[in-house]
Amino acid sequence: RRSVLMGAAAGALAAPFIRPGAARAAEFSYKIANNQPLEHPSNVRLTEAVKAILEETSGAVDIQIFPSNQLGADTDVLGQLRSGGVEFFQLSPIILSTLVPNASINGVGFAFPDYDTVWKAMDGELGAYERGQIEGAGLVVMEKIWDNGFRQTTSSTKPIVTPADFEGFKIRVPVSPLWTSLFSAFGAAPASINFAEVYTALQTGIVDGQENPLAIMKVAKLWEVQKYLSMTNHMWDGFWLLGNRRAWGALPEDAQQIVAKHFNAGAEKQRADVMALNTSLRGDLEGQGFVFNDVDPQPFADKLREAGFYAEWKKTYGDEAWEILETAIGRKL
Ligand code: X2X
Repeated sequence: RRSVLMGAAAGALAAPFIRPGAARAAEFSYKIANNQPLEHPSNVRLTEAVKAILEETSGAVDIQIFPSNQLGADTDVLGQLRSGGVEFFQLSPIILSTLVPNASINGVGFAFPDYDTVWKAMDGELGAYERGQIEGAGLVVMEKIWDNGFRQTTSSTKPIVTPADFEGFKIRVPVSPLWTSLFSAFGAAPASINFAEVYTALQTGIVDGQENPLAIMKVAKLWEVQKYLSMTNHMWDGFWLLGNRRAWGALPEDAQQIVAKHFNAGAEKQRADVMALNTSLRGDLEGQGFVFNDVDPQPFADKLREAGFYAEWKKTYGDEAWEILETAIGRKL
């Protein structure tokens, strides 16, 4: 296969080899999209990664970042990724399950007790299982998942303290059957809304609440349209860095390695950033007006079990996937 470092395109014209480090017009101008604002660590670390990729490929691979749903809402961009309209996309595995059903298994309610368990699972067998499912559906996926975080619940009307507080509660959830099922099991009234429309949905009162990790509450300025923040820690979610298979296959092998290396390194740095934010932001968000409360997760998990949530999803994912999940978390659900 041809090599990006040896200037294969130029070579075909019998021009001299292009040396590493020599500037030239990009051979591959690709796009990467996500739903987060530029100041979120995802985009800070992606910015570093695409710069390193540009430099190390001597300008051959030029990847432009489109943050904040600039290319469309998540479920639309997933379609663009499949058709090749966008080459790379960072997406929650739980939303990805609209295309790859079993990709959402990390989002099962209260599965993960802490970040340690998350990274062991997602860098281990559970992550490998999800990536296998994603590749089976015809997409490329980088090895390291990026962090979104443990999800907490906000409300404009009342704090969520016990499972009963969810009864009839109008809550925005991302577009995914797992999310709808989880909040239906609590007795809430979940509405599937893409992140691009969340702020407006809260502002206009279409819903009374939403759930997200603290780092997202911060960059989305949700204190402007929400009052209470309950530390429900009800699921952990991340972002797989996905690629279009044809666009990926068009890259010479050494370029693929360079791209993967910097994307995966970016993920590891972003994880450290986001973990730090998700643990340190409480004071900051209280200063903005959020009223925090901690919750005991046990009655919430019990409520899910009573509602048949775990039994239903075990059946949906299948015994093999469920066992990988239970092995990863070291307990039965
Ligand atoms: O849509 C959301 O709430 C977000 C930003 O957390 C995800 O991408 C799943």
